[in-house]
Amino acid sequence: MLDAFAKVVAQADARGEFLSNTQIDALSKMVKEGNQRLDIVNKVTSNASAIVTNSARALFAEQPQLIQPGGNAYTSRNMAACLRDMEIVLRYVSYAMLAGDSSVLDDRCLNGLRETYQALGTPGSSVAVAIQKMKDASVALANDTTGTPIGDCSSLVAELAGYFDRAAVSVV
Ligand code: PEB
Repeated sequence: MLDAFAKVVAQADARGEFLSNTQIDALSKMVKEGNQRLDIVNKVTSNASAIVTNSARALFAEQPQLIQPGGNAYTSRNMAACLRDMEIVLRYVSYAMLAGDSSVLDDRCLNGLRETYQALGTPGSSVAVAIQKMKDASVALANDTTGTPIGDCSSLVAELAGYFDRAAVSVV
């Protein structure tokens, strides 16, 4: 598991070189935007349960067959597993956002997830839709600066969206 700093160190060390100016500039930008990054992580974290439940509701409204007899989210046990899975993905996305690096998400959450869903008969494309809905909700929260004007953070919001996209494509 790496963060943006450890990642750059690993890359430079693999070449036996000092950090490049490009690497230092990127880290410098990351330090400057540190508070905005933490604000975004905080918004996602403190709204996690609403993000998960609203996104799940929207998914089941669009794909009601999932919660009908024979559907993969039918029965309370499966519904609970589905909500739990969505929460796990959101949690790892929030860690990746904090770290500024996707490796924690990749290694601890997404690695092998597509195969797990295939083995369970859980439709990966539906999971991907659920993840996209969590992305939209999280991006809207990150962009909502009412009360706490945190300035332009479009590149951080794009980074956040990228972690969700990474998760969504990995399960299809
Ligand atoms: C991944 N999900 C399920 C299981 C596992 C995961 C390992 C099987 C074991 C269990 O049921 O607990 N676990 C999960 C994860 C990590 C992990 C991400 C990462 C660290 O350890 N069904 C749907 C929806 C979707 C869904 C599309 C969006 O119809 C999810 C929610 N996951 C779902 C369901 C099950 C499951 C298990 C319904 C239960 C399936 C079953 O038992 O047949």
